[in-house]
Amino acid sequence: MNDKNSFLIKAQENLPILNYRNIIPNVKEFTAVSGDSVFLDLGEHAVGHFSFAFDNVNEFVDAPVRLLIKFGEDLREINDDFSQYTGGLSKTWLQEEVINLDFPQKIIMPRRYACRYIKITVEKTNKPIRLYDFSFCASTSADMSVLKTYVTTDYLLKKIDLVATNTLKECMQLVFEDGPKRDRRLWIGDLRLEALANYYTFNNLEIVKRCLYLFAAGNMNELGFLPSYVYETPYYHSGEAHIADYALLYVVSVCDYYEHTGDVTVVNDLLQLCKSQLESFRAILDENLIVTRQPGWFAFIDWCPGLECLTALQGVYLYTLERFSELLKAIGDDEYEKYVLHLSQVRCAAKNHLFDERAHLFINKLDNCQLSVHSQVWMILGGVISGEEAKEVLASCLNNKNAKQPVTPYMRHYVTEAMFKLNMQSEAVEYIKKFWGGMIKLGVDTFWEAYIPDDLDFSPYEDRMINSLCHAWSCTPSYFIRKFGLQYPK
Ligand code: RAM
Repeated sequence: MNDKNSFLIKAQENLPILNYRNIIPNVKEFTAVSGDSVFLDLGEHAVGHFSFAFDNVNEFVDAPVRLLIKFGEDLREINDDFSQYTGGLSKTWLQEEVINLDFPQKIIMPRRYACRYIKITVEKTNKPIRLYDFSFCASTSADMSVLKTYVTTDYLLKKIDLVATNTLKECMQLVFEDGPKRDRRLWIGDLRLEALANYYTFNNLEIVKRCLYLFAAGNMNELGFLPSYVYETPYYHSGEAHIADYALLYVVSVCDYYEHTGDVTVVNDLLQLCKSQLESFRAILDENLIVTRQPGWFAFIDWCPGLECLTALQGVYLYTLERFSELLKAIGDDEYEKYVLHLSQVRCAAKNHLFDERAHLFINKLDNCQLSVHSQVWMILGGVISGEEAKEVLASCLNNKNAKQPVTPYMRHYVTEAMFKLNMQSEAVEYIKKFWGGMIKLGVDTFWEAYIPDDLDFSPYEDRMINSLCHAWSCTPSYFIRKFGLQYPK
C-alpha cells in the first residue's frame, strides 16, 4: 500500500544534487558616496546567491551604510522602478533589498535570486566606501556535461535550442520550478513540459521521479483532483489550488515517464492515483459525456484574458485518456478495454455536441460561442478531428484575428504539438521560429512566461514587472528540435 509518507520518502530518495559555479561579474570594484550606483552584469542568467565585500576608503565609516540592491533578469527589469508596481501578485516577488551594514565586512546575501543584472545603489553613507569582491554562486541540478550540442546549420534553431536548454537548466533546482524568480515552486503543467524537454537534454530521471512522488503525497480537493502545485521548502506543503487540466496532465506526465524509461515500478506506485484522477474527471461529465462547469478557478489552459476553456478541457481529458489507455495496454492492465471504450464514446460526444458543422470549427454554447485556438488545438490533440479536416480547422483559427490566440509559450507548446501530430512539420518549425525566435530577436538569455509579439508589456498579473523571464514551460523547443531532428532552412 502506498501512503503519503511513503511517497514523500521516495521523493526524498530522488533528491537531485545541486551543482554550484561561481560567476564573477564584469565590474571588479567600485568606490562610492551617497547616491552613486553600480551596475553589474553576470554575462548570463543565473540562479543563486550574491556576495560582495565593503570597506572604508580613507576614513572610517562612522555610521551604518545603507545599500539598495536590485536584481533583474533582463535590462528592462533592472531599469524598472519597482515602486510603481501595480500588479495583482505580491510585490515582494520583485527582487530588491535594502541592507544596512554596520562596519566593513564580507556579505553573503541569504536569499536566492534569479538574475543577469545587479544594481547596487548607495542610499546613504557618511564617508566614501569601496565595494568589491562581487561574486554570484549559481546553482542548478542540470548536469551540463550530459548535454549534447545540437548540430544544425540553421542558426536560428540552434540559438532557440541553446536558450531553451538554458531556461530548463535554470529552472532545474531541487524540483522542476516554474520560474526561479516567481513562483519558485512545482506546478503540474510546468513539470510535464520540463520533464519532456529534460528527457532529450539533461535526462535527469531522479528529478522527474521526485516531482511525480511529491504530487502523489498531495491533498486532493472535494472533486478528487490533485493539487496543481506543491511546496517542498522548508517542509512539504500541498498547494491550495486544484486545476482540472493540471490533474489530467499529471497522468500524462506518468505516461511520458513510462514511455521514456519503461520503469514499471514507478508506474505501479502511481497507477491508482492516475485512475482516480480520470475517475474524478469522469464524475464531472454530464449525461452527454460533456464536461460541466465547476465553481471557482478550476481550469487553466492558458493565461489568455477572457478565455472560455471547457472545450479545451474536454480535449485535455481525451488526450489523457488516449495516453493512459496506451500505458494500460503496455503494462497489461485489465482495465484497458474499459478505458478505450470510454475514450471512443467521449470522442463521439465531443464531435456531436461541441463541433459547429456550419462554421466547421469547435464553437458551442458550452464556451459561450467563443472561437479560440485553444479549443481547436485541444480537440485535435484529443483526436476528435484529424487529417485534412483538422489541418483546415487549425489554419483557419490561427489566421483569424477574431479568434482567441495563445499568450503563453505553454499553450504554444500544444499548438506546436498539434502541428506535429498532423504531420505539419514545416509549419511547426515556422511557428517555433516565429514565437520563440521572436524572443531571440529581443536578445533574451532565457524564454519568458508570457510573450505576445506585438504587446511586450502583456502580463497575466496586470504588471509586466512581476512576469517571470525565465519560465520553465517555455523550454520545449529543445524537445521538438531534438526529438524530430529539426533543421529546416527557412
Ligand atoms: C503561474 C505559474 C505557473 C503556472 C500557473 C498556472 O502562476 O508561474 O507557471 O503553471 O500560473
